[in-house]
This record gives sequence, structure tokens and C-alpha cells, in this order.
Amino acid sequence: MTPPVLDRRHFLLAGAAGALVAVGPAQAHNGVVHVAIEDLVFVPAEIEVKVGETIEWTNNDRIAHTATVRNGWEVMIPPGKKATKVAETGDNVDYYCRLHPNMKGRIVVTS
Ligand SMILES: [Cu+2]
Repeated sequence: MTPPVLDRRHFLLAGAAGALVAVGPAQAHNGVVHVAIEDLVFVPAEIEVKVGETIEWTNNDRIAHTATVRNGWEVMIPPGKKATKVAETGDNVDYYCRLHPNMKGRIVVTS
């Protein structure tokens, strides 16, 4: 007979495997790719977007963040707010938060 403790561990492992499947580039739904900002982290860190689709950041923190490309564009995302940008050709970039440079994200633009 299997001890209940083992059953619980199997359940937790299954849950972790499910979470792993969900990781990886997020893709657009209705032309919008969502990126949440939670506790100074872009979630997911990497997104895939087609030219013309919209990237929407939702800042769930109580402090402002930016999505900034070095020598490129910047989107300010106030606390508790959303901000958007339409993906353009050449937006295949790494970005970061200018206010918290440890926050990093990546946008992969596909055609
Ligand atoms: Cu920030």
C-alpha cells in the first residue's frame, strides 16, 4: 500500500511538470501578447509576437516600471496600469526596466 506522503509528492511533481509546459514564449491571443510584471519580474520573460500584434504589459507592482530597449524605444508602465506597444519589424530585442535594470525581457518578432 502506498503511503499518502508518496501520493502527495507525485501530485506535486505532476503539477510542476504542468507548469513547465506553460513556460516558454507566450503567443498572441486576439492579436495581443500579455506580459505581467510581478515583484520586479516580467512574466513571461520571453514572448513571441508577429509584426502588427500588440504587446501589453500589466504592472501589478506598486512602483513604476519601463520596458526599455537600449538605444531604442521605451514604454513607461505606471504602477497598477497597463501599457502597450505594437510590434514592428526590428523589434526582435532584449529589453529591460530602466528603473530596475535587473528586470529583463525578450521579444521575438516572427513574420
Ligand atoms: Cu522596474
